[in-house]
Amino acid sequence: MSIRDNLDISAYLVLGPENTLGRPVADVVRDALDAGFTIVQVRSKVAGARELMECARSVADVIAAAGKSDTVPLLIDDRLDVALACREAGIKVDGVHVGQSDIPVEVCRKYLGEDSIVGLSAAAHEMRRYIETADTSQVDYLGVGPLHETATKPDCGLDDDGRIITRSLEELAELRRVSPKPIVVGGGVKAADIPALAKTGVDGFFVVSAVAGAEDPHAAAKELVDLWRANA
Ligand code: 3NM
Repeated sequence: MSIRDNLDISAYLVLGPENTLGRPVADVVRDALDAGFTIVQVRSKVAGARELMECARSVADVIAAAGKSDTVPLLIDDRLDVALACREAGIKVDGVHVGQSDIPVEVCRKYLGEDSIVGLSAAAHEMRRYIETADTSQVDYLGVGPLHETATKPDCGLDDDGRIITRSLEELAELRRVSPKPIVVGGGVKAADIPALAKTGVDGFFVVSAVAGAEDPHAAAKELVDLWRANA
């Protein structure tokens, strides 16, 4: 059994050095794992490759110290090169998460191998077309957002007037009905959103700020996980 076969995207933490209010990324991840988060993605739009690798190393060490290396995957956002470099350096990275304008999932799969995890995200209005027309066989899960406007990704899904297109719960439920793959939803997600989001039937939520930017990341993560488990 590989980590890919047991994929659990229900509580998905996304973070990089710019999201943690100056705290070490590894400390926030430790809190989130203890609270029950099931998957971690290192994502940074400011860190260079070397810094990303060191960040991934610190997160992989925390996952290992928690005894969760076989159950909690560590993914790298966007940077297939960094994921491969991590492996070369002996850092356990389990896959990548890419967007529709990043390296194609087939290429990621080819380089990373069959036991790795490859996630793909798109704005929900584009995801519907993708699900209906594309070959999703190389993808393990789909990321959809944003649920609300978010400063963490100001450019996600803009309409013709430059306004962020957010998704309704009805759209997300419909998307889950037609999707052959699990769906994780994020973008401005807070604890108050979790009960209704869980009831749409989607497979999980992803957050940056609600945990990495929280005053008490452990308490924030636990509240999110508990709400998800109580309502999914
Ligand atoms: N992807 P926060 S929104 C990484 O809509 C990411 O596809 C999004 O950050 C999408 O939890 C987003 O702080 C950032 O709002 C989510």
